[in-house]
Amino acid sequence: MGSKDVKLILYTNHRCPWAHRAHIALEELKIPFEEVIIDLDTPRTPEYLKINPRGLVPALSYNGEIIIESAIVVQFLTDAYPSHLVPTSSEPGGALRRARIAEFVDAYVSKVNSAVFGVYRAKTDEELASLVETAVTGVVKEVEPKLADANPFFGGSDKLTLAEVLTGSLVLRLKSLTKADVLPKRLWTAIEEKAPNFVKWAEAVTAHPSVTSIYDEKANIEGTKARIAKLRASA
Ligand SMILES: N[C@@H](CCC(=O)N[C@@H](CS)C(=O)NCC(=O)O)C(=O)O
Repeated sequence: MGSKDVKLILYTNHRCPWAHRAHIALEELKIPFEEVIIDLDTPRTPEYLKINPRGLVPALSYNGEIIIESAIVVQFLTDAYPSHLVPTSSEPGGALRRARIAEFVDAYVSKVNSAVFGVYRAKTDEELASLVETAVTGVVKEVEPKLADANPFFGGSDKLTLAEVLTGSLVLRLKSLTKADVLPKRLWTAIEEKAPNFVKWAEAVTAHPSVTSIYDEKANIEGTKARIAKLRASA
């Protein structure tokens, strides 16, 4: 596993936060790969549906073996190429560290990110306010305590970890889209007031070159504005 003569192809689209997870892993692991950009604005081709019958990005080809779902793609890469990102489960303390990382990612994705992404679809001001409140509460109650020892990364690490590989693309969008007021600015200011560990960690994550490398902020802001307008028009 993980040898240099393996051929990796990543089917991706740079505006997708889930595909972005795979890019962060590949950057950090310094693995050469071929990139195939999938157009998400048109129906998927029959060729791509053979690769991923769900029609979603990302998908990874590892010597022709197809792996789908961003969390599974990233887990596979970190297992195939052992690194500083996460210990193996047989290393001393490895199983516990893996469990702590999985809990952190679960907390961020299920308690914060789901509310943040829900904001795009909010139909009323009340619904929007309630989603903002849910996201802020999720950060304060679920995520902030898990970052008490971040240095600057998860669990006292001075290097990026699997925790940041799986959340960095989401935190980057949270920061960049609240700054641009595409997501409500008060979402970020409330977090700033209440969650200092999170803010410090988020600064380090969103400044890291492996996290920022494929992110086109301007295109993402414009694309998200257009997506929100479309969602609201069809509501
Ligand atoms: N759970 C999937 C989600 C992937 C996903 O939603 N990808 C979106 C782009 S961000 C996609 O391919 N959408 C295509 C479509 O819905 O037509 C994962 O984590 O890989």
